[in-house]
Amino acid sequence: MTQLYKSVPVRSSEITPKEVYFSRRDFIKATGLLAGSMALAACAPSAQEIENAKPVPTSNAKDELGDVVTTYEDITNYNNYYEFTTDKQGVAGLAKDFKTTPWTVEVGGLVSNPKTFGIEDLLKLFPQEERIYRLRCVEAWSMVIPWSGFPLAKLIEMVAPTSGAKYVRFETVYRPEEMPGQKSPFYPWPYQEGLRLDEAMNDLTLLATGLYGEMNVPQNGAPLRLVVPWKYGFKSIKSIVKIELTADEPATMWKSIQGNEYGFYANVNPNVDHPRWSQASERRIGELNRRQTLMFNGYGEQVASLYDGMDLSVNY
Ligand SMILES: Nc1nc2c(c(=O)[nH]1)N[C@H]1C(S)=C(S)[C@@H](COP(=O)(O)O)O[C@H]1N2
Ligand SMILES: [Mo]
Repeated sequence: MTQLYKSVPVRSSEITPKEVYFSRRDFIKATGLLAGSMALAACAPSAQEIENAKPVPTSNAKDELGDVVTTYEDITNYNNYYEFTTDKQGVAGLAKDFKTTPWTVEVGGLVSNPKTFGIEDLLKLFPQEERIYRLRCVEAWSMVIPWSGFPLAKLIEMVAPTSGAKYVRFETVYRPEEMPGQKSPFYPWPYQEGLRLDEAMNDLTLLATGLYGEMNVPQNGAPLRLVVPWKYGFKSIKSIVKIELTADEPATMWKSIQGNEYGFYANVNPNVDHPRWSQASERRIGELNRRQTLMFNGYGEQVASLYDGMDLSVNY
């Protein structure tokens, strides 16, 4: 196993051919949406017709293990995002009008240069890279997702952590008026997650701004979400508004609800079962047969050393 994830770069042009970008713009122009000239209302296509007519990006790009990326359709219509609903197929509809601009992310805590960044600052400051990562949900389903974004390490370096900083805490936006699930009293909103600082600085750890060569969509955590591909999906927190460097292990939403099932580390581990189901195998969305789950979701070469000397069945 010498191939690293980087050996299979993917360009936007491979994901969405240029013609698709252009035809999408031309389509909007042709329908008069840009000009606002919808005078012939009866003849104009409805918003839903326009939505349905949008070309869906396609790709046959593969990850470094040779697995083809999951369809855009599945990635954007089968989501865990409890702020909207616990129904995976209902998230996309409920999140459709979620406002992702303007958006700011406050980065602070134990750092020398605390700063609040607009999403447009982040896009300008850090070159966007494309990375095809496997996503393994703790519920034992998985996908392969072509993300774009930038390493979290670059943002952390910019704010200069002080010597006391040992962990990073992340927080999702809290907007119960727009996110109906946040009215549920069963969850301690806002969603929060955390990483050890060395996990956060690992090159695999990504802040994602897009997928399939396009801007991220609300159901996948637009405009900015974390992606930690060797950990169960719940670590990859969506729609981040706050990042804080801390001295102590931060509380995380799932651990605070059910700590014996969803630990702080949450490394993908086929040898440690969830108390209520096996983690040995998984259902890849779009496939019929189950697959064996890989230790660290197949990223052991890059991350196993972070856990040298730790008992991963205790520190799950
Ligand atoms: N804020 C927030 N982030 C979240 C979640 C959530 O409910 N709220 N669900 C997590 C879970 S369990 C998974 S599997 C992934 C799913 O990401 P996707 O919908 O982009 O595939 O998002 C994670 N991030
Ligand atoms: Mo998940």
